[in-house]
Amino acid sequence: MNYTLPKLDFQYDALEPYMDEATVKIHHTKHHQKYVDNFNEAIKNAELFDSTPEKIFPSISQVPDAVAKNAGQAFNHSMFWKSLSPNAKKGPGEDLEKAIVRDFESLNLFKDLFMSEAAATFGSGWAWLIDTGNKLEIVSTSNHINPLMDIADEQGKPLFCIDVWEHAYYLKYQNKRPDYLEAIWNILNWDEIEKQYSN
Ligand code: MN3
Repeated sequence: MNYTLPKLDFQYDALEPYMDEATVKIHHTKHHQKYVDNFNEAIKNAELFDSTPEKIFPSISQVPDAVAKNAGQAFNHSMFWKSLSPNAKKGPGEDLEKAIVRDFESLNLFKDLFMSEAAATFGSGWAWLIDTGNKLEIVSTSNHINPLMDIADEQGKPLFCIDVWEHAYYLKYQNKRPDYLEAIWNILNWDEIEKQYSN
C-alpha cells in the first residue's frame, strides 16, 4: 500500500500574490512528491509495510533515518498545504481566539511571537502552533522534525505549521524570510486551524 501525495485544495496560482505559482507548483510536485516517494521506498526497505507517518511518529526514534526524515517531511508538507487558503478569514473564531488570548494575551502579540519564532529558526525547519492539552504553544523544529514525534523537544497536537525551508520562499522572497512570513499571515486557513483545535 503506497502513501500518496495529497492533492491541494486550491490551484497553483490561487495563493498569489502572497505565494507565487512557480513556488507552489515546484514545492508540491517536486519537493513534496519526492518526500512521499522516498517515504514509500524507505518503508519498503525497512519492511515496515503498513506504516503511515502518523503511526510512526510516537516511536520515530526507533526507525531508520530514511524512514524518519521522509515520514516527517511527507506529513509536515501535507499539514502546511492544509494551513493555507486563498479564501482565508481574517482571524480565528471565538473558541480558538479565547485560547490564543488566554495563552498569548492578544492576537497581535500571538502573531508577533509566532513571526519571531519562525524568523529565528536556524537553517531549515518549521514553525508550529501546538496544543499541549492545557495550553497553546509556539514551537520551531529543525529539518523534518514535528511535535508529534517522540524526539521533539516540545510535543503536542499541531494546529498549523509554516515551512521555513528556503525552497518555500526563495524564488519570490530570496533571503527575506520575514517578508514571506508576513505574506503567509494573509492566507492562513483559520477554518482548518479551528478544526484541528476542536478535534
Ligand atoms: Mn518544503
